[in-house]
Amino acid sequence: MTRTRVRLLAAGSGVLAVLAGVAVGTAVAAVTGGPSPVVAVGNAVIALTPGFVKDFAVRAFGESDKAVLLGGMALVLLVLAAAAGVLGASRRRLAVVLVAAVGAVAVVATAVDSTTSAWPAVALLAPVATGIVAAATLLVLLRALPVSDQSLGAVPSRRPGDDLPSGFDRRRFLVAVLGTAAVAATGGAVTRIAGGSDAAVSRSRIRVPVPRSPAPPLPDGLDPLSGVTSYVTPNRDFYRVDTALIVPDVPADTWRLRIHGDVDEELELSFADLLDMPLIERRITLTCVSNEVGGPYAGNATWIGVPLADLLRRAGVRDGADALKSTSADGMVIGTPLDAVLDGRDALVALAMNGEPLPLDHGFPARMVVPGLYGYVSATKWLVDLEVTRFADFEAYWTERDWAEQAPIKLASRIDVPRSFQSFDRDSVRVGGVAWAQHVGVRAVEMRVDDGSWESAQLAPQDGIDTWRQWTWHWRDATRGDHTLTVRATDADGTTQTSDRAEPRPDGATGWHSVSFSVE
Ligand SMILES: Nc1nc2c(c(=O)[nH]1)N[C@H]1C(S)=C(S)[C@@H](COP(=O)(O)O)O[C@H]1N2
Ligand SMILES: [Mo]
Repeated sequence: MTRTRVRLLAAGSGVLAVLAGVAVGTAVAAVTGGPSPVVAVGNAVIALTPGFVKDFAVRAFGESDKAVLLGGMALVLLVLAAAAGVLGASRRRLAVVLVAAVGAVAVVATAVDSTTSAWPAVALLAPVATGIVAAATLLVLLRALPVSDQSLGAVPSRRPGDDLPSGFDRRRFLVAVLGTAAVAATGGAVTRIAGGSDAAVSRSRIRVPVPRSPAPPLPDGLDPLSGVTSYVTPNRDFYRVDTALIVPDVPADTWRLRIHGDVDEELELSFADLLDMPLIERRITLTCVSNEVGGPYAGNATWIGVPLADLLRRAGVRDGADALKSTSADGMVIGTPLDAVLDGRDALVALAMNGEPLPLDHGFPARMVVPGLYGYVSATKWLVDLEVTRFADFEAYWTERDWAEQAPIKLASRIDVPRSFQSFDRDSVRVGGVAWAQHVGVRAVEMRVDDGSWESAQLAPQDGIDTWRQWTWHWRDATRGDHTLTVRATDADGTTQTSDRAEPRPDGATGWHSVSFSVE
C-alpha cells in the first residue's frame, strides 16, 4: 500500500471521526437543551470577534453573515480533522489528543455560552460527547490502517514497492468506517427527533389577538411608484439583524416575562396574561444603527402588543431609575431610556407582526418595539426579562462594543428607483424612495440632479409620525447622458438632513444618498 493511499485513508478517517463526534454531540445537545457544540463555538467566535471585524462582516455579507461564519467554521474544522487524520498515520496518539482538544475547545465554549438556559453541567455533556466520540472513533479507524507509532517509513511491507495492503486490515477498516457512519447517522436521527423547534409548534397554535385599539386604516395613495419599497414590509422581506446563530427556541406556553428592579411589585407574566391586557395595534418603522446611508436595514410593520408603559405602571416604577434593561432568552442585554418608554409614545411588548404571531426570527413569542430608537437600544427579541434600573448600574451588549448608550434614530432618506446604473428614456425619469424621521415625522423630501438646485419631491400621504414616508419625483426636462441624483429630507421640526458623512458607529450614519444613472 502506498504512502499516499494510507495518508488519504487517514485524512478521511479524521474527517469521519470528527463528523461522528459532532453528530453525537449535537444529538446530546438536542436532548439536554444546551447549545450544540458547533453553535457554542460559533457563539464564542462571535463574542471574541472584535467590533470592526463584525462591522465588516455585516457590510460584506449582510444578512448572510451567519451562514458565512458557520461555513467558515465547518471548513476550518474539516481541514483540522483531515490534518489530524494524516498526522495519525504516523503519530496515532498525537492525532487522537488533537481531536480530543477540539472537543475541549467546545467544552470551554459551552461553559461560557450565555445563549441558553440549560443547566450548565448538563449542557457540557454535548461537547464532552463530541470529544470522546471523535477521539475514540479516530483511534478505531487508525488502528485498522497500516501504521506504527514511529513513522510511516516503518510500515512493514512484504516486498519493496508492494502495493498490497500489509498490516492493512481492509475488512476491519471497512467495519470501522461503517460503524462510525452508523454512529453519525444515529446522532442525526436523534437530533431530528429531539431537536425540533418547540416554538414553531407553539406558534402554529396561537391565534392573533384582537387589539382593543386598532391601527388607523391605511391612507390612500401609498405605494405610488413601482420599485419604491412597499409601505408595509412583508414579514418574509423584513430585515433581520441579531447575534443569534440559531434562533432561540422559546415556546409561548412556558414563556414568562419577569419585571423587576426599581419597582414596587415584582411581576411574572405569562403569554396568556399579556393577551388579557388591553392590546394596541400600531404601525412602526424599525431601523438598525448599522444601516449605511442608502442601506436596507429598515422595515415597517403593523405590530400588536401591550404598551410597555402599562406593564411598568402595573409594577410601579420607583423614582431614580433612568433605564429599562431588557434581556432576551439568548442572553442579549439591551438598555433603553426609561423616558422614551414612559413619555406617551407607543413603546410595545409586541406579540404579533403584520397579522401573524411574531415570526421566530423576529423574536417569538414577544419582543420590544420602541418608536424612534434604533433596534440595538430598544427592540429586544425573544424578550424574557425587564429590569427598571440605572444606566450607571449595568453595561449593555452593544455599548460594551463601543456603540452609543443613547441612540435616537437619525433623519434619513433613500432613493429606491433608479437603482444604481439603471437607464431611462428621456420622458420617463421617475424617481422614488422612502424617508424616515421616526417619532418626529417627515415634512419634505428634495431631489437634486448633478449639481443643480434642490427641487421638492412629492410625498405620499403621512400615516403617522412613527413610520417612514414614501416619496416620488418626476424629472420632466431630463437631459441625455450620465447623471447623479441626490436626496435629502427635512423633518417636521424643520431640521434638514446633514450632508456630513458619518459612519454607523457609534450612533448611526449620516449623509445624503446618491445614485448614478443614465438617460438615453
Ligand atoms: N435578542 C436579540 N434582540 C435583538 C438583537 C439581537 O441581536 N438579539 N438585535 C437588535 C438589533 S441591532 C436590531 S436592529 C433589531 C432588528 O430586529 P429584526 O431582526 O426583527 O429586524 O433587533 C434588536 N433585537
Ligand atoms: Mo441593529
